[in-house]
Amino acid sequence: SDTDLADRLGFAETMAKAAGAAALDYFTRRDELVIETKRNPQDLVSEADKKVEELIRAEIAKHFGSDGVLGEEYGLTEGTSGLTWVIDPIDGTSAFLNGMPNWCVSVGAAVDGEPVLGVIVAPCFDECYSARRGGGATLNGKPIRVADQLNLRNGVVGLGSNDRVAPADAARIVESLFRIGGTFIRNGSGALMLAYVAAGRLVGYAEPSMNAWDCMAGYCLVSEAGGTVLPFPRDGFHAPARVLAATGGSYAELEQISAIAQS
Ligand code: LIP
Repeated sequence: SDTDLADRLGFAETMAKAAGAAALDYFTRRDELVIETKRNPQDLVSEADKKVEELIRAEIAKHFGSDGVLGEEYGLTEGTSGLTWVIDPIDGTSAFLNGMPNWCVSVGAAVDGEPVLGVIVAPCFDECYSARRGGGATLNGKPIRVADQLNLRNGVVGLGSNDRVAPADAARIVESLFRIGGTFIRNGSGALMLAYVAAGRLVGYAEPSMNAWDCMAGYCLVSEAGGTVLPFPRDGFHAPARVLAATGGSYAELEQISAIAQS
């Protein structure tokens, strides 16, 4: 119910801020962290990612023990309440470990595969983005809204890619955007760039292959800020999928530009 979601949103804000403070502490002494590579030398994980996810999981278990949890580092723990938290303890790990501030703690929640809560905390910027289904979106407590006055020609798009995407496909998306006079930014955190769409800083965000934990919180934020998102496959929490979010006015055009099946 709405009350349950409101309770969980308050909890998620407090918990994500605490997780952000813990992550910021690791960030300030990142030279001491043990770093491992995952799929390739660009795909990094450190003890910070793991410790922050452990902290988040412990808080959820303490306060909402019957909820499920899907996290980047420890996978899926099934729950019985029907709500699943979908979390990325540090989104933008590469930025984080290379000493750049564009990373965040992303705490989303889904019911029947649909995003119902989204909290994104960016500790280096002192920002907390927050949304609940049907309750609007805020940044540090103030309402936010997508940039309906901008389009792909006078506003900035966020793009992301990774090693699961064919280089030629990634290049084609960039080329298509440049062809219409558009431009893009990639800051290293897809979750944070989705929050920027919600806040009206970016017109849209597109990435051919993302995991549920990278986009669930951001999707809730964009929807509640008046934008449009490509629904994440309901049964595909385990598998990456295409991610797309934009203002209502620019969504169709960005959909075409970012469709990698195009000739
Ligand atoms: C990463 C992102 C990045 C995106 C990658 C990846 P991580 O997450 O947010 O922006 O392009 O696909 O998912 O590994 O930093 O949590």
